[in-house]
Amino acid sequence: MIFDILTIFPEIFRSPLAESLLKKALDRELIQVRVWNLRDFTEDKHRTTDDYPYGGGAGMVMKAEPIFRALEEIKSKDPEARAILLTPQGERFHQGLAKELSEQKHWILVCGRYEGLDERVRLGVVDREISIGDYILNGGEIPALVFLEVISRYVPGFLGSEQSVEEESFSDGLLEYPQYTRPPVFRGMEVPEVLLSGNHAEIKRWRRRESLKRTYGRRPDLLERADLSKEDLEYLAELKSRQGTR
Ligand code: JA5
Repeated sequence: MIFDILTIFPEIFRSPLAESLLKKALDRELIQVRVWNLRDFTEDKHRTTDDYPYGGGAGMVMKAEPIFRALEEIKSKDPEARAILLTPQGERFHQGLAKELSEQKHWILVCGRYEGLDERVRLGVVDREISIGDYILNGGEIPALVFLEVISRYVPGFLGSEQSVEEESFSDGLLEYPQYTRPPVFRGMEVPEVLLSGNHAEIKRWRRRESLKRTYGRRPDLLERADLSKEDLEYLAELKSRQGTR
């Protein structure tokens, strides 16, 4: 998997790529990341990447030319590469979309700054627009890192030998169950007895029920798309009937 990142702040990407699983994946060449400084695609003395908005108004707009030149250079070497613009106006990113987009081998991530970029970038050279959530950020760099990390987890070998993204929280559409480690009593708070019992069938059932309880309590919207068994539905019915009685 190849990621080309276009930004005016390449340094933002150093430490996230130099630690933990992303570093390992880079070392093992499971992923390749190239961070491009958009200033290197300018031609004027001051290496200008932004300018005043036509029509007036506050702030600056990113110029089309440097982004076009960068994208054309990358796409000319790999015509299969696709460009994503990280923008609050994009399609909302979620695990299902990530899985779908992980089938593409080469992504170019365009990071905006300032008040946004010249509309002709969007119209001319961007293939998709993605939002990681409804909040205001200073630019697209952190969303690009989120995209890169979420997508990289689908690369075979990224998570280690046998583990798969599907085994992890969220893939069955539910929130995770509570986890505990030693000691068995911490500041008066006990580890649930079932987890110390050694009864693996009971532990599995307890965890499933805790996941269902948590999802029902915190993110009932997730239950609509979750993969639920007859037993799950019976337990949820029980939770609903108990509402307010406990
Ligand atoms: C801000 C110039 O989905 C959250 C996002 C916020 C934000 C994104 S994506 N891009 C920018 C940006 O600001 O380019």
